[in-house]
Amino acid sequence: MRTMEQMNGIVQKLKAAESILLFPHINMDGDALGSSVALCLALRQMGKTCSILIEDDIPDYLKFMDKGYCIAHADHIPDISLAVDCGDVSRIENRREVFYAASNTACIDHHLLHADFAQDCFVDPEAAATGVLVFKLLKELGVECTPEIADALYVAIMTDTGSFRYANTDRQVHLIIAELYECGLTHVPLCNAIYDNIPLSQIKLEAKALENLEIFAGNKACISYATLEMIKGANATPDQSENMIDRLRSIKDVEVAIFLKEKPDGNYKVSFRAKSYADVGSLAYRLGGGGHQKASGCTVEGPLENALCILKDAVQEELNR
Ligand SMILES: [Mn+2]
Repeated sequence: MRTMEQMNGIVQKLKAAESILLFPHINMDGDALGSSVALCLALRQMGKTCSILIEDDIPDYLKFMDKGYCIAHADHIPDISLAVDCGDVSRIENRREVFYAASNTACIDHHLLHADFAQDCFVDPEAAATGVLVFKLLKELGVECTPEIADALYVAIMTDTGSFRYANTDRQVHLIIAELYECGLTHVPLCNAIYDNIPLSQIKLEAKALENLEIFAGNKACISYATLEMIKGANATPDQSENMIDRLRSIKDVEVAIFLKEKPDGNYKVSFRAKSYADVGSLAYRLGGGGHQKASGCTVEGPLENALCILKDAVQEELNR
């Protein structure tokens, strides 16, 4: 059991450390932030100095989770730098220097194509979310699972499993959630904050993106996008297009959904989702990105027409495999 050894290695180091900095990946999602918050609370409970170092804004729908745990600048070099839900060092790019300044580096992650960029990595690509691994780690650390920790882990696991609908949802996930209820989990306010709290500007941006929707590959794939102009026109922020990909994935007969978001440099951040048989993880990898079999991403060069062309060809090819 290699993952058990990996976990024990990190447990020993965390127990011995006095200060730990947590590094969730850029473009934080519910798993990266939820797992980090749970770890932060647990390590503080153990009497450690711990904060979450971030390099970009917390997306609006997750802001309620940060009760003073996140910092934008490190005020000291920690004993341990711990990357969270992060498969590659490029996802902590602007914090790299601080990360490697610590005498110990570690990571906890569940990405399929994980690059070992730290001394101690606890990685299990079978885990539905990093939150699942954090749950196990906290048990080993012997911390008390408080209602706040339970809420944070719930957000991590719920968001990465698409509210317990994706293929990564399994018996273990539900058993963990059952235990979180015993810790005092209250899920309704969390679901309301995350799913029923959408700004009107976001809905307007989604309407614009749906107008550009294109179905191809014999109805098996669909593609849409948000340009900076569209985002501005809807009075929205770039992160407000983040949920579009799930909307596209929900279309009848569609196996692969693709969504592009223009970046300030004119290139495009691309998200992929697959429903049942396609492997968008290796597809993204071939395009220089990464992720999981059913959820992945990459960056493609603009202009838009060029990006759309490359992606449609790549998806067509993947579907023909
Ligand atoms: Mn994750």
